[in-house]
This record gives sequence, C-alpha cells and structure tokens, in this order.
Amino acid sequence: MTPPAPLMDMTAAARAAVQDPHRTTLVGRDANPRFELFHAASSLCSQKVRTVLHEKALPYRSNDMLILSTMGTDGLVPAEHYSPAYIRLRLFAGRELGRAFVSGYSGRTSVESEGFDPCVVPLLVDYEAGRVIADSQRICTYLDAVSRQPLQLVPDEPQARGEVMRQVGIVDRISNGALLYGFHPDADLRPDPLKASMQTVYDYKVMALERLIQENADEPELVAAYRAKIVKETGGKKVCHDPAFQRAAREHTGALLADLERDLAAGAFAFTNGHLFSLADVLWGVNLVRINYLGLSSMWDALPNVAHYFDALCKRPSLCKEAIGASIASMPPSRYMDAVADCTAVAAA
Ligand SMILES: N[C@@H](CCC(=O)N[C@@H](CS)C(=O)NCC(=O)O)C(=O)O
Repeated sequence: MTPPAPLMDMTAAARAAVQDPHRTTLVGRDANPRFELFHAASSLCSQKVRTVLHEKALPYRSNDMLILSTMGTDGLVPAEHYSPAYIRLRLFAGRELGRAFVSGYSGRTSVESEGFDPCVVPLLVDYEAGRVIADSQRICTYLDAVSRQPLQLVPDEPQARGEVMRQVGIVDRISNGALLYGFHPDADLRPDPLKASMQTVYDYKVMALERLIQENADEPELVAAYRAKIVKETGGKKVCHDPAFQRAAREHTGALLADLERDLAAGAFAFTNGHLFSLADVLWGVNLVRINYLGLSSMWDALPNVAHYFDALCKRPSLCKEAIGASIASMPPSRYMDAVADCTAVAAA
C-alpha cells in the first residue's frame, strides 16, 4: 500500500528538523519500514516505545532528536522537537486523541491526567495505516495490537489483561518530570552535570518557545501549541526548587513502589512470577532504570520483591539496550548505573 502523500510530506519535513542526518537511521533490515519513530535516546517515554519495538523485532526508521534547548556560541539553539514541522505532525496525531492541551504542571506527563503536550517525544508514524500516534502508552498498546508476534505484551485473558493495564496506568502517572527536573531539598543525588543543566532548562525552553511563537505568528495552531507548552514549563520552573513539592513527588513514588512490592508478593503480574513478559514489565523496567539512574534505588532497599524484579528486568536484552545502554550513552554519567551496566558488555560480546 502506498502511504498517503500528505503524510509522507509532513513526516519528511519533521525529519528535516533533525540537524545531523546520522541521527536518522534504519533499525532492522527493512529499507522501507512500515514505522517511523521520532524520539530521543535519553527520553524515558521513548525508551518505553523502543523497548516494545525491540521486543517485537519490528524494523523502523529512527529519528533520534535533541530535546534540550541549549545556549551555543551563536545564541539559543531550540530543541529539535519544537520545530514547526514536527509540531504539525504532533497536532495531526493529537486530533485523534481528542484531548485538550496540557494546561498546567503537576510533575507527571500522563496524557490521561494532564492533557496533550504538543511539544514532546515520542511520536510514531504508521505508513501502512496512514496514522500518526502520539503518547508512549498509546504507541505501545498500538504496536502490540498491530503486531502480535513474536510475543504479545497485552494478554487477551481478561483478568491478566486488567492487571497489566492497571500497572501500565500506574507507571504512566509516576511523577517522572518532577524526579528528573526537580531539586530535592534533602538528598538530590542526580549527577552534577544534570543538575547544572536543570538550572537553566526551563528558561531555555521558554525562550525557544517564545521565539517560535514570533516566527510562526501567522499559524494560530502552532502558536496555541507553543503557548500551552509555555504554561506547562513555567509551572515547572515555579516548583523545581519548592521543597514541599519535591518531597511530595518523591513520597508519591515511594508509595507506588510499596504498592508494587505488594503486587509482586501477591503474584498479581510480572514475568518473575511466572506470567508471560508483558507491557507492565516493559514500563516498570524502563521506569525503575530511570529511578536507579537518578540515585534513588535505595527506595527499594526494604522492598525485596522490587529489588529482585529490578535485577531480573535489567537482564532483559531489550531493556538493557533501550533503557540502560541508551541512558548511559546519552545522559550525563551516573555512578548508580555502574551496578547495572554489565548487561551492556554481555550484549556487545
Ligand atoms: N505522555 C507523553 C509524555 C511525553 C514526554 O513528556 N516526553 C518528554 C521526554 S520523556 C519530552 O519530550 N520532554 C521534552 C520537553 O518537554 O521539551 C508520552 O508518554 O509520550
């Protein structure tokens, strides 16, 4: 089937926002793959989608975007995923979501609870279906529905399915934004270069977005998208040094990990409990790797089932490559990754 021409054109324009052509690559052996992914190596939500693609052995065209706006010698360099062409593609995807734009900041990134953020990765193009899918949770379930082989990540059996999707919803609502961007008053264990970049991240985002509003003043849809993003990021800046907000975000994560301990102990799900490897394992795997990267694995010191689960997840080749390996390769070094980096040597051998 020939993909619709407008979709091809829109996607090619978005791809052109990737400044270095070496960051557009083919994954797998298909020279003309059905799927194209816009993502970032470091992005947690992108890692979730790439882990699913890996598990499914699906070939795709990969656009690894730079998602941090930076201050170069010639001035501000806006993040690639803020480019008008990419945002147009996201707005196209957003139409089938039927959700209002994000209108504030909570530290969470769930489209279900926060609304649609038009200025983020990941984004999947399916040329065969002529569709563009936004939001990592939707992309993962979409991929599982269109490709049942070599494994099915969302079970058909109602009870198992219900539990997997319940876990998927829990992970989707973790305050990952707050954990990554926030300055915790008691124990901020993030790598120093990461902390340094988080001091300016919101200002650079807003500066880039304001410039894009000016440059695209004749396109109201783009302007509305950039404005929504400014509202969210301005909210983030307000609380990134707020002790009560940061403590609450970490406590909430701790409570979810305590729930996970109970669910694992009850055998409710998880491949370590004899269930088939599922989307819940993918999402918990990616998120636990991130929590570990941030220096917070002590949160499961007193949770033996979570500790065992984390160890087992780190050995899964898909998670080793797409979460552990990608984080090590694309984020400031974190000494907390040393304990889990072994899998990447095994994978390379
Ligand atoms: N609900 C969305 C959230 C996407 C999201 O927040 N993406 C982050 C990376 S994990 C991003 O693109 N951040 C860059 C920015 O906000 O400018 C999803 O799961 O896809």
